[in-house]
Amino acid sequence: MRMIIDTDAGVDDAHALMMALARPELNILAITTLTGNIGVEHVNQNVFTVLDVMERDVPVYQGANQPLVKPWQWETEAFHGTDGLGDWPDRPSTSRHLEPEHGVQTLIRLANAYPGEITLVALGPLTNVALAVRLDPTFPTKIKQLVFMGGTIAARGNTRIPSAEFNIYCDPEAAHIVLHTFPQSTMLSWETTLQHPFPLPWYDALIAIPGAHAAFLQATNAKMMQFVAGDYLLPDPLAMAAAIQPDLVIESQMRVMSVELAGTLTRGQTIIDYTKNNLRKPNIRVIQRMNLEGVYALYQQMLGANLAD
Ligand SMILES: [Ca+2]
Repeated sequence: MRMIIDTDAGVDDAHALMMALARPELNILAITTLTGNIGVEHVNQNVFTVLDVMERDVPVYQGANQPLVKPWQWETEAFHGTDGLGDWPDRPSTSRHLEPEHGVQTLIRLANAYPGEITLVALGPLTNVALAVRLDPTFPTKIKQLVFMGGTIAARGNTRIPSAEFNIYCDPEAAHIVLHTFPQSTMLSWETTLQHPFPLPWYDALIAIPGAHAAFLQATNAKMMQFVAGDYLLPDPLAMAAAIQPDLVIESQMRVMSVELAGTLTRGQTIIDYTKNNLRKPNIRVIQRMNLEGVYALYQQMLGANLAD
């Protein structure tokens, strides 16, 4: 499987990247970065650090440093830390460098090089994807599948707009472009995230696995765990798991989805049309339920667990 990962890393992005980088059968063509959880310069460094930890080489291309319209504000320091990677005190330095090409140009170039072959996994705001669509309107038809983490299916959000999820809240116009140009994409929502945490004993077993990968998971996630009710939430990792092992999706529904761009209380909320009034074809496969044990097995693999024990 050929894959491009678009990320605003981000602690949960880092863990999703680890999951993909641990799979030898995946051909990860590029990682493109953008501003979201933290400014893109930090995102670049965080991706480099994950590549160092996983001892993998994948070219990294910087994308958008701002949403399309809304000025970006740094709002996730309490969860992701001042470095976007949980303020890991013993973080090693990296010698990696960005590729010279802009990340949006990379998306278009690779889509043209491998039309119909690329799985695009978007783990941040959809700014880069939307810009690729505007630069090349045929871009959506050249992507095999777009899987993104973002949005709400029942108006339960996690931002200053109570009904909006962070990635869509960050750049609603970008989400609008994607929802109106991609014939179909797969969505891992905030509500589905809340319904699929790893229970704390599972998490404790993971971070007890010997080696650098589990130590990295624990170090980067420590700050995040202070803010949740003990369970380990998996927004970006669930989206990644659905992309790399589609049979982990147990239940999904095809829906017509739009995003609110103007509401004073609801800007950035994604809305499913359940009526029969809408003539649009369903544009979203909404993931409802996943095989959590299967996702756990992917974590065990990425942390190097000796499963023969
Ligand atoms: Ca993210």
